[in-house]
Amino acid sequence: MGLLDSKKALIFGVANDHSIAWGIAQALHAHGATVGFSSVESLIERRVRPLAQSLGSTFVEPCDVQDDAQIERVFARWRDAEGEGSLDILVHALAFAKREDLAGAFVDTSRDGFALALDVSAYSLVAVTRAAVPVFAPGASVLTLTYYGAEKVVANYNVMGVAKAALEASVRYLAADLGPRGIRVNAISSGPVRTLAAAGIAGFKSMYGQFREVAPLRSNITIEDVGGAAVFLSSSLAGAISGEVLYVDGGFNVLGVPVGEG
Ligand code: 0WE
Repeated sequence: MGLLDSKKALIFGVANDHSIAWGIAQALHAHGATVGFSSVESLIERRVRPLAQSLGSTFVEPCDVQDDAQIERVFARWRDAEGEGSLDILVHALAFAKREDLAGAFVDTSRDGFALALDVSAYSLVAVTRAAVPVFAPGASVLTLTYYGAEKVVANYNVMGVAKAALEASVRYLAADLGPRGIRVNAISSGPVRTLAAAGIAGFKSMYGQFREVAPLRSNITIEDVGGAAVFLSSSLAGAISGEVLYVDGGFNVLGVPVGEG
């Protein structure tokens, strides 16, 4: 008797078992949903397929979100496998910027680095949501992941902050577009999590440690924390919530002057 019994989800962005997308997949599955996966081709067989199998999932498709034809292909495959009007939950949990653009000064961001980060990290939400429209079930939910660097300057986050700002604005415009069809669109703004996307980022380790010291709940964020919020937003409990950014950050974002001790 789960909150998401008989719901079908498609999740973009699992890289490995540390991924926030994987925390969301496990949580949706634990509450009764069937889960399908899409990720970059290079990760599919070695990383994503075994995780999918552990949840009894058979829908596993590669997708380069910079390629409209590949996005179309994923949803054509979904329609073949599950039928029209079958997708209840779409999760977008992917981003990319060049490593050189996640260090140093934002003012040095190149035109192509800016375009790449916004294409992969923000436009892809618009593209996958549009492609999903023909297969959405009544009352479907779209969920993406964002970060505080969209609204305040976080050292080194740079062009990703601009991309997340565009992503959050896209959530609001998509919510307005699709609301009349009963489709909700929301974002979760997670505190920092040690995923592949955080590996090797200049200063991540110290910001992760400081987060724990200053966030009101004095704890780092887990992929289970994000999974729980994703279950809520995907369920009928959140049936009147759309265009929203929900913080899963231990209260960090409410602080005016984030200093520790106490
Ligand atoms: O959104 C993110 C990370 C997104 C990301 C990570 C990478 C690393 C490897 C996008 N593109 C790439 N490209 C790569 O080549 N986060 C919220 C995690 C994150 O990333 C940071 C952070 C935090 C937090 C980068 C700088 C400063 C803080």
